[in-house]
Amino acid sequence: MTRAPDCRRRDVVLALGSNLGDRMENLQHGIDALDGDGLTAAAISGVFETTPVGGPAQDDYLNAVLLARSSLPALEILARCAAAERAAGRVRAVRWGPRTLDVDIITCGEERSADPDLTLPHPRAHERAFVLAPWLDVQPTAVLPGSGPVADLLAGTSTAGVWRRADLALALPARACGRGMTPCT
Ligand code: A4P
Ligand code: MG
Repeated sequence: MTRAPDCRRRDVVLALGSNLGDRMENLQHGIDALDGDGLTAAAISGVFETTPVGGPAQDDYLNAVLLARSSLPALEILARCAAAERAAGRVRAVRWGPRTLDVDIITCGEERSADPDLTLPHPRAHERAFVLAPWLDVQPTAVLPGSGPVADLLAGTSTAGVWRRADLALALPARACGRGMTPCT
């Protein structure tokens, strides 16, 4: 297996969203599909109901953020995300349109990239409460490289239309339970 050149295992932040079909099932299948060879799910946020930002009129989303550890190059993680989306039956019809599952890479260690096929950190994460709220929920000390503490970013963002669904919870894959996030050294 190919290893990330700069760091054997690094912290990866993945944002998941669904607003089509059985939203909880789609998110849970996404988590299960992401976890595997070279990428270990470490912690999952609470579930947030969010009104759609951009795109055509569509139903509300459920959003969550997954913290993972990975030795994979970022492009391989992107391919894992795309495979999870395909497994959930994702069809790309219109930009920012409804989807069974969207998985975006928010950060991949400290890696920076301006490539439109994989921009790191995610170029819109700093202004999106549907990403920041679940991220803060699962990692209160989180910092978005180049933008600052997630708590500060969220405080400066409108959180109207973003609320915690205390009645819903996602689970880590069984084999990942109990594994904590440790700094990349
Ligand atoms: N791409 C570039 N960088 C990345 C990255 N860091 N992570 C490329 C993932 N993909 C990245 O993505 C389009 C292209 O972005 C891909 O070819 C990939 O190579 P896509 O998943 O096909 O389409 P998309 O997600 O609709 O596009 P985009 O521009 O990434 O959307 P956003 O900005 O992520 O917004 N409202 C609510 N409430 N909740 C949501 O989850 N999501 C979106 C999507 C809009 N509104 C939403 C939500
Ligand atoms: Mg996407």
